[in-house]
Amino acid sequence: GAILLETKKHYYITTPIYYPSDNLHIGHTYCTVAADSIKRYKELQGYDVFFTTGTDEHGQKIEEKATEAGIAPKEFVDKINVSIKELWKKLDIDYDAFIRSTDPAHEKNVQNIFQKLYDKGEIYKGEYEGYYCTPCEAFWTESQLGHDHTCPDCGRPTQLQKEESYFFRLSKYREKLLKYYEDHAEFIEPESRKREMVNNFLKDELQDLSVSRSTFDWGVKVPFDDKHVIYVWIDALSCYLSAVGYGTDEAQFNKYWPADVHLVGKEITRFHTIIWPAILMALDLPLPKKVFGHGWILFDNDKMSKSKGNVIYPEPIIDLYGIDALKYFLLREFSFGADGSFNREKFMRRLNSDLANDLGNLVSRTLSMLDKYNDGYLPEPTVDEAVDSSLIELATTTYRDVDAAMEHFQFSVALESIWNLIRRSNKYVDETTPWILAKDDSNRARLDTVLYNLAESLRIVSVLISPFLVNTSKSIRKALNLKTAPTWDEAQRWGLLLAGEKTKKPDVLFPRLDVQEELKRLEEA
Ligand code: ME8
Repeated sequence: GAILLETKKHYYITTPIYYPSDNLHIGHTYCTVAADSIKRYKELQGYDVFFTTGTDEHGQKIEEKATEAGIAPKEFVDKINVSIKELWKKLDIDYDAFIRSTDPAHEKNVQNIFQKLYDKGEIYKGEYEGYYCTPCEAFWTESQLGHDHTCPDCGRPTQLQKEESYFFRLSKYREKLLKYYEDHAEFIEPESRKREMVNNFLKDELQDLSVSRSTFDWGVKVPFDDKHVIYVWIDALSCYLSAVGYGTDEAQFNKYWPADVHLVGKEITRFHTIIWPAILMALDLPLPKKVFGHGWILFDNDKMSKSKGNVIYPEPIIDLYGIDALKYFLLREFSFGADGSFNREKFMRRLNSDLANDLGNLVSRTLSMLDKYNDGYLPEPTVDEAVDSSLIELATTTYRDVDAAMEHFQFSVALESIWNLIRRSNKYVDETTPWILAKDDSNRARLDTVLYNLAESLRIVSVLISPFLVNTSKSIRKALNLKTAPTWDEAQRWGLLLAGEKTKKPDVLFPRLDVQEELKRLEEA
């Protein structure tokens, strides 16, 4: 019999494994939406993609939160898990694995990994020295302390204490990591984060890393010493392995590992570019191809925090304006590598200018004119004029700009180049004045060509936006009576729509908003 060879290229992408200590907010949403868009983008290009997200459920913080709530830690994380999964469902996040660090198969992996590292001499027993805050039951390093050696959390005095702990020989890996960065120029992105790692963290000797604790209980036990639980990072990072089948499904694991990219916030880039590669080297496993440290979303230039009461949650925004509006704003407004400030007014203005005026208007004009001048049927293009070629040229080459931007996860630049095409198409309407052509029957053939070209341009837009604005892309394709899912190849070719197909104007995609009124509505929501 014939052997089917697998020809699809694989791609593995992850978000951080979030703490289920509170409901997730716009910052977590940002990273997850970005990952989801990358997944869909790669699939559009024909990749077989695996996308992992999940929750990092062990540790002292969660244990304390559960105690405050008067329930067991597992019960606590189970509850928050439900709300996290609901959020991802609401946002149509297309993940393949949702890993919880409390999954039994993962806990077993963590123990095996710990054992393996211990057997190889990569982990040893030692003494952890730190400044202990008794009321907070927390250890701090000297550099974390407030003035006069006070606790950075509560401000009370701390005591220097020693605690037995297991250590990972991170110090061994400094040279190897620097060499790896040098040989793999694209391992850390953006470039500024790489410089930060090299100049701040790898400049001097690395300290061995404490990887166990005996002061709290809520964690995976060290397999050969049940006084200790394995401290968060080995547990959390190895979720990326468990999620694709490490220890459970070898074939799947070999298919997708190493990860093509870990998307992480800038504050945990160090764990992913220093500790994680060192652990993987110690385990003789291949390293991820890229770690992208994205920026933070601030609120009015301030860090979001519960105590300041300035945390933005995605649900009310989705309920009022839909998921595509929120996704568009997140991906277009901020430069992925840099910090940016969330502001409701900026959100409204983007919606009005880019979604209602530019895209909404193009869709509505094009389909209205098809309806008005040709009963909704797609006409045959027969009369080319010079003005057409600049539209066609831009429409059939925009995919290159999108791809160049997406190569480095510059969502904002990718979307800007698509909007460039959308605005060019709107300008084409003004240049060709179909309403004037329609007044004189001798212009019929030219009018048909103009209408066809606008529909074609919209078709290409529907392909290019499909990884980002899934619903909007579907609406446009439905309006054009396209029955197939978009493909990357389709974005590079002109003239694919068939004359004679019946189109139908969709409901308003993005209504124009009264900014002041909506600001009130959103603030109250
Ligand atoms: O750090 N702006 O989990 P976490 C942008 N469990 N992104 C933000 C953000 C903001 N204001 N706030 C959070 C952990 N994020 C560990 C990770 S991974 C093996 C373990 C996003 O719940 C950003 O991606 O604190 C950040 O890195 C992540 O959420 C932190 O989530």
